[in-house]
Order: sequence, then structure tokens, then C-alpha cells
Amino acid sequence: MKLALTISTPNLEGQIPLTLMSGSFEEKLQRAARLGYDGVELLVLRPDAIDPRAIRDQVAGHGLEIAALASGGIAAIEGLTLLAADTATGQRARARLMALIDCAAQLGAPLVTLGSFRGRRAAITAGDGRAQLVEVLHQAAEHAARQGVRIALEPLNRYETDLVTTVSEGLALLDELGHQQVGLLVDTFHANIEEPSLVGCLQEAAAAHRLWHVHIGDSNRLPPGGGHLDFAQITTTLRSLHYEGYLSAELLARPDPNTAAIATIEVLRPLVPRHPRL
Ligand code: LER
Ligand code: MN
Repeated sequence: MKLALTISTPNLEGQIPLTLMSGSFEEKLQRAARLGYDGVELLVLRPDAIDPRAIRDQVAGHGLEIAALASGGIAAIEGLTLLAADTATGQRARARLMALIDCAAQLGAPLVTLGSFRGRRAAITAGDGRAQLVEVLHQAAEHAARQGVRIALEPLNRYETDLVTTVSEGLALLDELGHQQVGLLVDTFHANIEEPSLVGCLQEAAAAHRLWHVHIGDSNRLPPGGGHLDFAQITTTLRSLHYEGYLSAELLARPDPNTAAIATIEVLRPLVPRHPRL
């Protein structure tokens, strides 16, 4: 298991919601490496506005990996979602997803997350939003397979989506999709709201060989320790499931983006000891 935190790409000004660290991209990487993170999850809005190869080299230069490429900012900041009321917006979002997959391949990122960027079923008035999402995912999965990238669908709490709020629902959709390129991302904050059992949903996703990525946030989305989730139990469970992916902090930057990054690793690193680098 490895530890990452979500940061925004160099072209994005200001503090983007659910990203950590302040300052320039270079300063964020320096600080992440110094704190002992293994990687960064990169929040990308417009792949055409960044230089993926330069970013890949810059991240590697700090001894960090790119854990994932996060799509959530596209919905949060631009309001662009795959399930959209009008066809033109849906098409634009679909093209953006394909561009994100290309960008992930150029960055050497193993996966693209798909959380809020999918949008809501209720947005679709003509036809069925669920069927539409399966169709988009199929097209994206085929493209991702050609690019050697995977897609991680994220169950979200009911206040953020009306389509896939639990691992069970996610697995049912993936069964229907029937594509090896798409798995699940479990976010501890969302899972605490929706799942009958946090440990149980991790076991369920892992048993289906679909537990590909984990977002970390406490019950109230503060850094671990700020709420009532038991991260020792979560990491023990993940270890017993032989989970080897990332625990990636995606949480509220409180009291400030740097302190939240420190608080996160102070709780998680003792639970996820670092393997000596050969
Ligand atoms: C949003 O709440 C979230 O968890 C992100 O990962 C969604 O893309
Ligand atoms: Mn998340």
C-alpha cells in the first residue's frame, strides 16, 4: 500500500476544492516528497492546457509517482458532466473523458477516476441515464484499453449523485458493462455515509477484483483523526485483502492545505510503513 495526496496541476490558480498543499506546483511536490508521500493524485481540468511530459518528469524528479488522474474538478469547477441535460454538453464531457485518458497515458498515470464527473441520472429526461453511462463507459474503456489506462468508478454519497452510491451498485453496473478496464474507487468519506459496513464494502470490492483505488477522508471529510473513522481497522482490512494500490488523501483542506497534508500522513504513515527503496 502506498500513500498519495491530491494536488492540482500547475496551470490551475487558487485553492481547488479537495486538493491539498499551497504554493507552486514545484513547492507542492517538494513538500509532498519531504513529508514522505509516495505519490500524488493529479486533479486535471483541461488536459490541453498542461504539458503532461514535463509534469511526469517533474513528479518523477521528486521521487514521487502519479497515483491517479482525478476528473472530479471538471464537474465541481466547470459544471461539465457525462450525464447532462443537453446532448452537446454530454458530447463535450465525453470528449473530455477521452482526452483525460490520453493525458493519463502521457503522464504515466495508471488510472483515471470517475466520481462526480459522471453527473446525475436525473439530468437525463429522454432515455435512461444508467444505460447512457454504461454506453459512455464502454466507449471510454475501449479507448483506455488501447492507451493502457484503467478507469475507477467511484460510488458517491446520495447528496452528490443518484447513480452508484455503493460498492454493490457499482459492481452491478460493472457486471453489466463487462469490461476489464473499469474497476472501483472506494472513498472512505462517501462509504461511511452509504455503506452498511465500511470494512464489508472493501471486502466486497476486493473479492470481485475491482478494488483499484482508495480515497481517504474522515467521516466529516477532515484529515484522518478529525472524525470518527477507524483508520487502523481500514488499513488492517486492506492489508488482509492484499490491496497494493494507493490510499489517496482527498479531503477538506482544513485548517489549511499544508496542515491537512501533514495531519493526514501523521496518522496514515505509522499504519502503512514504507518499504525500503532498493
Ligand atoms: C467528490 O465528493 C469526490 O469524492 C471525488 O472523488 C469525485 O470525483
Ligand atoms: Mn473521492
